Amino acid sequence: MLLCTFMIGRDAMNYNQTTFFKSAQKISQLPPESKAEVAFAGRSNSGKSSALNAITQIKGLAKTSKTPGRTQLLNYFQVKEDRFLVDLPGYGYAKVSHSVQQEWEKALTKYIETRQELLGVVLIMDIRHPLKEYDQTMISWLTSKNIPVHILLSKADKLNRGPGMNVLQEVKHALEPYDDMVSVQLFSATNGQGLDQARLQLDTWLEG
Ligand SMILES: Nc1nc2c(ncn2[C@@H]2O[C@H](COP(=O)(O)OP(=O)(O)OP(=O)(O)O)[C@@H](O)[C@H]2O)c(=O)[nH]1
Ligand SMILES: [Mg+2]
Repeated sequence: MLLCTFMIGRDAMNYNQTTFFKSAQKISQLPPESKAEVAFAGRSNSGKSSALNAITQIKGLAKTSKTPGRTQLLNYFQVKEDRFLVDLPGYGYAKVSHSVQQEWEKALTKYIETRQELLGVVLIMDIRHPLKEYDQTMISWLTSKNIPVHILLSKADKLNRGPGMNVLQEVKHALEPYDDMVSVQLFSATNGQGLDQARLQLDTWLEG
């Protein structure tokens, strides 16, 4: 009964009501109506867009691709009125021109350093290639700006349970110095592993 009251009293997010809101090319185009947003970041092809689609259970909400570098804008998705999820372009995609990459880096830097409404970042890392140099740079940079990071070790379906748990423990261990600023979990957009845990983290940021 207590649990029931708790669940009814809680204004849980309905991620399956999420809709595409807009693509912002530059900082000046970020939606002023946002009061809280969580960005999905990570290397190109790590599974950011797939994670968004799995969490919302809306196929095709965020465009996914076998070709790295697909997400090239700050894509805003509205969970409700003033709460948003943001699909960021992947970093580390070598095939886009150097100047385009630099331009994006500048925009991303400005976004992360100036966006007050950004309450947390979901950092997606392919479980088979965790903590690449740029991931580590992102983690130390974000936490130095006081932005908490929740890591999804994505494509967990590609590893058996034992090896998957080992990677989880190794990554947890490596991130111990960040204490409460960084958390990590197993995730698979393909088989749904870790969906509830990921949604709980989003709830914490977006409802806080
Ligand atoms: N097996 C498996 N494949 C996945 C999973 N998540 C994503 N993929 C595949 O990985 C590829 C890249 O996924 P995306 O979601 O487009 O990756 P992204 O990080 O958004 O890529 P960019 O927008 O290009 O940076 C696609 O072929 C997906 O089908 C997963 O959980 N399991
Ligand atoms: Mg994408």
